[in-house]
Amino acid sequence: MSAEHPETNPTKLLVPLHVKYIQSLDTRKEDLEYWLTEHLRLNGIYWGLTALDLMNNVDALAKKDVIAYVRGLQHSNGGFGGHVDHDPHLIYTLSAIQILIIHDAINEIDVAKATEYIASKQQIDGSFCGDSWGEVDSRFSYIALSSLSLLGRLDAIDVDKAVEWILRCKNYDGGFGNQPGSESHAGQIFCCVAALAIADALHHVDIDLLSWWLCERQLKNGGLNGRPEKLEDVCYSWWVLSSLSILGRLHWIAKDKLIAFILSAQDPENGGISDRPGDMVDVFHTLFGVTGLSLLGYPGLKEVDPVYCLPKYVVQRLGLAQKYHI
Ligand code: GRG
Ligand code: ZN
Repeated sequence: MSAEHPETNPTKLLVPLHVKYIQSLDTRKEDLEYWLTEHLRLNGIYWGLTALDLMNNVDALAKKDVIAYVRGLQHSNGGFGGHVDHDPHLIYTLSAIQILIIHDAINEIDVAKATEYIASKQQIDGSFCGDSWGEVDSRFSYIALSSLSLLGRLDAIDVDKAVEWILRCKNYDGGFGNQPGSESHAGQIFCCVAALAIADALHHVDIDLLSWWLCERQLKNGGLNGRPEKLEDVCYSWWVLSSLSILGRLHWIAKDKLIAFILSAQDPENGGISDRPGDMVDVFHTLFGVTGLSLLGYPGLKEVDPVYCLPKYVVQRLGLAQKYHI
C-alpha cells in the first residue's frame, strides 16, 4: 500500500498506521472531538495502550508521562477521575489500575485507598454503584470484581452477594442485562460472564443456551451485533467473542468472515478502526478491533485475556490467568 493509493478495503492489519493514529490522539488539540471526549481521557489511554501492547508497540506512549498523569488523577477518597479535576468513578478507577498493571507500576498509587473506594460502592443487595450518584449497573459489578482481583483485594467485598445480584440480571434466553429485568445485551453479557469467571461462579451460566444466543449475533457480512435486529459493530468483536472464549465456544463463530469484517473497518489513510466500514475511527473501536483479532488468532498479535481485557502475559505475571473454570 502507498500513501498515494491507499487500499479501500484493507485485507491486512495496518499496524504502523494504527500506532501512529494512537500516538496522535493526545496532540489533536485542534479537533473538536479532542475536547468533547475530555472526560474519557483516562479510558482513552487504557484503550490505546492495550491496543499498542497487543500490537507489540507498548513503548509508543512515553511510560513515565503516562504513569505521572494517572497518579495525578487519584482523589483523596481513593477513586480516579477521567481527567484532571473530574469526579471519581469506578470506570476510570479500573482504567487507572489496568494502565498501571500493564506498566508493572501499581505501587505508584495508593492501592489501599483505591481498594477502599471500590469496596465502598457495594450496596446491601450485592450490586455496585458507579459513583456517588447511585446508578447501579452490571458494568459496575464487573469493574469492581476485575479491579479488586487485579489488586489482589477481592477480600474487601462480599463476593457471594455480588454473584447473587449478577444472577438476578440473568434472562430466560441465557443472557444478562444491565440490571434485573433488563433485556440481554452483549456488552452486559461480557460484564456478567467475566465477573462470574473472576468469582469462580461460571457454573451458574447456561453455557450452550448463552453461547447459541451469542453466535447468532453474527450477520451475513461477517460482523456481529449486540442484540437481535441491530446493526453490526466492530466492538462486539470484543463483547461477544470474549464471552464465547470464556465459555469455551469461540469456534461457534465463522472466524474468517469476522476477521475480514474487522479489517474492512480500518482507515487505510490515517489509521484507526471504526464501528463499521466507512465510519469515523476512534480509539475505543481500534482497541476492540485489535482484541477481536487477537482472540481470533490473527498473526503477529499478542494474546489478549478474555476476562480482564489485558494482554495475557500481564495477567499471567499476576498469577491470575485461567484461574476460572467452566
Ligand atoms: C475493561 C473491556 C472493559 C470494560 C470495562 C465499561 C465496561 C467495563 C463495559 C461496558 C459494557 C457495555 C455495556 C458495552 C456496550 C457498549 C455499546 C456498543 C453500547 C451501545 O448500545 P446501543 O444500544 O447500541 O446504543 P446497539 O448496538 O444495541 O444498537
Ligand atoms: Zn461499538
